[in-house]
Amino acid sequence: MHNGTTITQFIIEEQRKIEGATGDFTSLLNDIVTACKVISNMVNKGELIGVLGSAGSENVQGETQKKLDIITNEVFLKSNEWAGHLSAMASEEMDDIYEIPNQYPRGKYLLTFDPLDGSSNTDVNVSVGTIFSILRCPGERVCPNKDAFLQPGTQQVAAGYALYGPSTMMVLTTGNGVNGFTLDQDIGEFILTHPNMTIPQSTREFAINASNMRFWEQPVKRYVDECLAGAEGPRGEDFNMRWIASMVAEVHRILTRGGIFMYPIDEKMKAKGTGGKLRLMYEANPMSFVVEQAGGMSSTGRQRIMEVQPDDLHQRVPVILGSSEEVERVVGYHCD
Ligand code: AHM
Ligand code: MG
Repeated sequence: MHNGTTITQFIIEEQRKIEGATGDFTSLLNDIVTACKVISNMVNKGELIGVLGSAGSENVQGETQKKLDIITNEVFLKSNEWAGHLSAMASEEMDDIYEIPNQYPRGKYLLTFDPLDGSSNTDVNVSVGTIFSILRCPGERVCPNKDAFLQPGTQQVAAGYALYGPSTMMVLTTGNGVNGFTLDQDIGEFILTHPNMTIPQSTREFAINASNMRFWEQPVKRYVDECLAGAEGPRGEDFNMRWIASMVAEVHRILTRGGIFMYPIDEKMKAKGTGGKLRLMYEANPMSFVVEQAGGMSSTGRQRIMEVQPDDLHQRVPVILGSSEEVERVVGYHCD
């Protein structure tokens, strides 16, 4: 029986440190927490409640949607639309922004989210997660448009993820370090279990989808070749490799024991005219905020991800993040 700090207590205590805080932000975070608990419950029940498998539809990016992509998107909208803290929301699963319906008051924040990242893993019972980011609504908040969301990641007020793994966890930053909470299913509360998470600066573990190797750019190929060469190669050490195909699980591993995660741009993507695989607003920016706040680094290879000025809601970027020494090395190879 854990008698520790609940996430609600933690958020309220953080709020007290901010002079003039109204409690809006605290309340918004609580609604996000509730949405993640509902999603955790659904993911956990899986086929018992008939939520696995494909929905037979495609999202704006032309990807086949799972039933759970659609259901969890709806859970997030319903949990967060009513309380009056938000002006609009945007999600990986919706073509356009979702304006808060007229029957509810509107507030000063914007919410972006990927309700179930790595959802191709649900059918095979592998960890998945929810990623979210909170921005301030610029200017008047009555009727925000898509442009209101196009802020660089440095403007994020808070970001985090819920990981639905052997335990359900919530990892959160409000720009003052990173803290991890574990869901105690019996009492229905997230409890602070991982205070002040920090990423070790050096690592001997990398994560990349190696099936794309023949399409990679030279700097990424060089980095991975050197890792694979192990103790006999230029690095003089053996490396380990992981690929879960679930970014939340991947980032969580890196927060726990270090590592580098890469989903770089490659020739195949360039030919299709996309800037990468992962989405800036729903995946790359929130994860970069968490990683940087835990002492790690996050880059496209050529630029700090959080400084990329978005020009489209669903924009994609190359992602290289994790232990700072290794990310710096890959960035250095891009400069060579
Ligand atoms: P999704 O948002 O459609 O689930 O895609 C994002 C996921 C990431 O979690 C993961 O890192 C990546 O896609 C895996 O891609 P791949 O299947 O190419 O290895
Ligand atoms: Mg995703």
